[in-house]
Amino acid sequence: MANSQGKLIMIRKLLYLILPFALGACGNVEQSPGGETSAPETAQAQQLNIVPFPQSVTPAAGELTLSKELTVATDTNAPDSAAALLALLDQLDIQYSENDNAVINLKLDPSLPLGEEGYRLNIDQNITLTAPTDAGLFYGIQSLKQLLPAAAQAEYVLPKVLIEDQPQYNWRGSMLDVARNFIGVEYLKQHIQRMASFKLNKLHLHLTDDQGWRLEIKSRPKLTEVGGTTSVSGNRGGFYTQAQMRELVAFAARHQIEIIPEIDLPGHTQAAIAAYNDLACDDVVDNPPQNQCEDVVGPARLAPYSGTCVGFSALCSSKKPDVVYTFVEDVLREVADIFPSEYLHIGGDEVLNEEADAFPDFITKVDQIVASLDRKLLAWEEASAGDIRGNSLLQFWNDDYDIAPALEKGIHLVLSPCSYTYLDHGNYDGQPDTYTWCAKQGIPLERVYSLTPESYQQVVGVEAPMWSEKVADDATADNRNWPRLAAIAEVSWTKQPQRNYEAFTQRLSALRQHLDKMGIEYYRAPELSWD
Ligand code: TNX
Repeated sequence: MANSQGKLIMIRKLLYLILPFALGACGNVEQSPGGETSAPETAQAQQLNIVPFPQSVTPAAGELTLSKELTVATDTNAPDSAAALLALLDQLDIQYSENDNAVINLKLDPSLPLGEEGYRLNIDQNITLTAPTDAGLFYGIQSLKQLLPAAAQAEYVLPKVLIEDQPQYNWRGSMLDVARNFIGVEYLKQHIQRMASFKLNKLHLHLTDDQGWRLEIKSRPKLTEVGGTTSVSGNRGGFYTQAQMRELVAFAARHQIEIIPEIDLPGHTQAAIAAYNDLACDDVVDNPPQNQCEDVVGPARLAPYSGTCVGFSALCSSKKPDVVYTFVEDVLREVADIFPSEYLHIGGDEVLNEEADAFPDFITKVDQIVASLDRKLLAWEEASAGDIRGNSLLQFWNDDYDIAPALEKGIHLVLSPCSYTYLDHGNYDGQPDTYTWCAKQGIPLERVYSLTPESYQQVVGVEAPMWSEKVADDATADNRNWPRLAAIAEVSWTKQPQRNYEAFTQRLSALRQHLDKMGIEYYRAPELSWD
């Protein structure tokens, strides 16, 4: 076994050496008319280790050497990309001064047909980066960053190349469950920077669940006073103040990331019920849960919860509509005021108790509340039971859920099929502290990469949830998210003909120093030669 594995690793290493040549630099590049890629040295230089891989790469002959003192020209109407460029130069110890005719030029050009997020990066005698938007320029900087080393060197040599790039999908997301176990603001900021470097653009925060309520709501202070202290097994509790969240929203925006807040309703609400018992049905204590949650019987149905059962809690909209809808409206109004996102995520998953019959009507009414706040609805797939607006998004999570009726209404999907994207499942078969309910052998990197969003209809993009029942610290969160989020980035950014797993692992392997520089405690997937 060890022997054959050794052979496998040798073959793999050999492949890494010959693949760039066999595939024409990196398997995806368009050959330049001059055909310079035939010389091995040139081919090596032209191997572009960019993840996610760009839509179009046209290599040119030769190299550009950057000195440690150079000139830059940024666009005053594009502050985020300018800041990203200067931070990159600082990281590489490159001195710069502003000059109109500069070595590195960033320029907005609204006439470029590259969409909201595309860019054109031309590395020739100089570096010319153009894009219709600040976001596009920002992504061009991320590509440039990956072409450069992660730490300062004596000089920098770049291949001459023209990259024209734009994403296939505009939803490229990561979800963090900060409710089961709290995750601090500092980690979220790091996570945002890491996401941005792989051009991910949606951070969905699962802010509330049975085990914790993590967002300060001024009209209902007990939500965090009571519901903010708990967590699974008494691990990490805590909550975000509104001021902290507003600052985080602005920080994320500077990294071209939109934070999508989720308040999970009407189920997964034990933390809210423990804070405000009136939200539960009055007879709930007498009713045994209709599922397998043996640890939530009698008075426990009104108390804080630190187990991992799901589906036992729900707001009592059937018998206490006034209490419940006033609560929902008050909470969502404050949420909408903090988060400028186009969508409000209202959960809607796993109502498995006495309120199941009232669920469709509840969703319909909450969509109306969301509409009154001038926002669109986003919810887990089960919310298709409600009469929701056609401009809603549903998050598809059970691989075989019948989503066709929702599609007929024109509703679009955020793809999170659990057997490809659930990062609380193992990086490998049998990884400790991971779930297996959706994929018995875990969800290795290659499985994540094999998701083909193109095979679904009405898709806005892909998002990978990291549920945190079994993730109690930052190092474990890193291990579950990375490198698998890099695969999510490529699956959602790069078009199918350009996706190739061998080439992806090769490019990602080469970016190891970049991940190290960001302090990521990634899982060392064997195919990445990171040992
Ligand atoms: C299902 S997916 C859940 C979560 C759990 C997760 C564990 C979804 C909408 N609900 O409540 O944390 O499984 O993998």
